[in-house]
Amino acid sequence: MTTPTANQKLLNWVDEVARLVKPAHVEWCDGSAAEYDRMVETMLKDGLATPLNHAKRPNSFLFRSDPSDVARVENRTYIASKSQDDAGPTNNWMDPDQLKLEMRALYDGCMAGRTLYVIPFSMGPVGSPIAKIGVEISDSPYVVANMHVMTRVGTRVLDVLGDKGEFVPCLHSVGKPLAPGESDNGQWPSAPLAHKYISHFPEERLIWSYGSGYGGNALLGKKCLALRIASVQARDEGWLAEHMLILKLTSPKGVVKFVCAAFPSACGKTNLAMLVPTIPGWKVETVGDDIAWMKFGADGQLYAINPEYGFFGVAPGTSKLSNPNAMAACETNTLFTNVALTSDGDVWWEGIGFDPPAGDVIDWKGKVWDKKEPAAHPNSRFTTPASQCPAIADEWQDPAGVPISAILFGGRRPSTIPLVHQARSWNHGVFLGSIVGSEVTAAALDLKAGTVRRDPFAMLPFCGYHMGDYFKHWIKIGEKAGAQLPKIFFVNWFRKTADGRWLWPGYGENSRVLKWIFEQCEGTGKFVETDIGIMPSVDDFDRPDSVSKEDLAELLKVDHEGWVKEIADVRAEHYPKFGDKMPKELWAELEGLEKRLAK
Ligand code: GTP
Ligand code: SPV
Ligand code: MN
Repeated sequence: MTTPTANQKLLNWVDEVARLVKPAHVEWCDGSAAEYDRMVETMLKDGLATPLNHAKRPNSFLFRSDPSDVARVENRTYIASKSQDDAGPTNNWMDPDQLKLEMRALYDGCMAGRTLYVIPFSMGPVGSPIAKIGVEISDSPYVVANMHVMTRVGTRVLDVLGDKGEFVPCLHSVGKPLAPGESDNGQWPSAPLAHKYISHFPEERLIWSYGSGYGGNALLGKKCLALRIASVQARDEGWLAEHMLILKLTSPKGVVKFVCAAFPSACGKTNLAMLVPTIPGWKVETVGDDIAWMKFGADGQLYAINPEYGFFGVAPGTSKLSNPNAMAACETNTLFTNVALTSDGDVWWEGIGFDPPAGDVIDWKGKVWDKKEPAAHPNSRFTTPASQCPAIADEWQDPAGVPISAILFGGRRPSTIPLVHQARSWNHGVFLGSIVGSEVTAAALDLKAGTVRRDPFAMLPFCGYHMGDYFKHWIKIGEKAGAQLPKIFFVNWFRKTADGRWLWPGYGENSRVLKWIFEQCEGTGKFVETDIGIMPSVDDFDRPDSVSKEDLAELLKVDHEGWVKEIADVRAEHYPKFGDKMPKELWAELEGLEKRLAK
């Protein structure tokens, strides 16, 4: 067979893997539209794809995964560094040799009856100096098609790689070999939970994934490469690989500022990145919705790029009202996974903003919907090209990145954390990032949705090394000579009253908070200094009509009692986890806050 590369390391790796997994065929992906169509054809034939009504959703398809394979599996995700101490207390660790032994046994013959696809991909614009090349080997045409949308794929990547170029090898199998004559026949292929492994070998810059075909478990450029492996590279090289959206904010005067925001999974990144402001004259455009790589420019500013090429967005809650840009983006050329199917061949989900048309709705499990449980899985998603988003910013593929003025942290917190407050300094901001907590969502399979857990920097499931060292890395970034650092803010769109009513309307109204943040960056904002940080005052804040003055006062109040509890929890439960690696600077921030509140 002729191969489209002379890169010996790549050829050897493909050869070695093929000998282990024993596929029926090997196919090198060229990234063409014809190849994408062929993947969809294959899945239609195997009963894994459902065509949608062409008039309503041109070139779009629905996929139903196995009910056991609907989200990331955090308790099967491993950071297999040589020393357990490098993985730290918040990652699952296994000895890399032991893990490879276990996984090799599973990989042996696992692609029987299937095609081994070699998918060369670039995170970041092809050929740009900040881009990273990965090569994913997968036996899933679903992965090939999704990688086409989420990353830049194909021969042009191999051209840049050349004979000697470096790449991150990413091995993936759904873990369901086929017997002679067997086909998937409508059954989403995956392996039982106990055989699922999402493994990272940070020192080798290597990824091995087995047993899942879903999202971040299987599209290895995203969480595995662009966050877990890249965070280790970023630590070693002095930059940041973060679970952050990147947005472009333009004021009525035409002044532009770029903002990054880290919120845990399913906590509003895609929505904020595409927000349509409710306040006149302001504009938000999208650079990225999930991942930011940030490096210092010669001027000392942090510049961010979005390494991705598409959006893998949460469907439920997405409507023309809440996120018209996402709705427009997924009108065509979109792969939907685990949403519901209507009688007229369109998609539907909870919170789409209208009732399904008359006739049976088929739920995400493929059954007639009985309305007892959601028709769409809470973690159902759309995979859609970023270029189709009407709000996409001109700069979104600029290899130089965009200069970041503000970094936001946030999560789902029904109480205590105010709508917005600003850090008093870089290290105070790092402290705020380190204590992020959020109600758990459906984006991870093995967690109890609704309970609050600490998710520092929204990176708990995505940091490829010891979280204490990660905190230290953030402090070091702030100490870089000549750095022009972004200002840091903590936001919370998710405050509720005791009887469960949202205190804040969220979505487009979040532009009011962005406006205050913009003014703080300009130095023109009105603010008050409080014990917890810098805040807008209730009187000066641009309040929406739908929020009463009392509710706004609640949203912007310093909840002394709540913060005392928060600090006690950080002191007793959170920070001690990191032991010796917990930076003294953050203990000092905790003590400072404690003292201010005790006054
Ligand atoms: P991942 O892709 O998992 O990283 O999620 P994400 O952080 O991009 O979250 P996304 O924007 O997809 O939002 C997740 C859910 O939160 C959706 O159901 C949204 O409708 C809802 N949501 C987003 N923003 C807001 C908000 O301002 N207020 C409220 N109440 N809900 C929101
Ligand atoms: C997340 O869980 O943060 C996601 C979805 O963005 S996944 O790609 O599956 O990780
Ligand atoms: Mn995410």
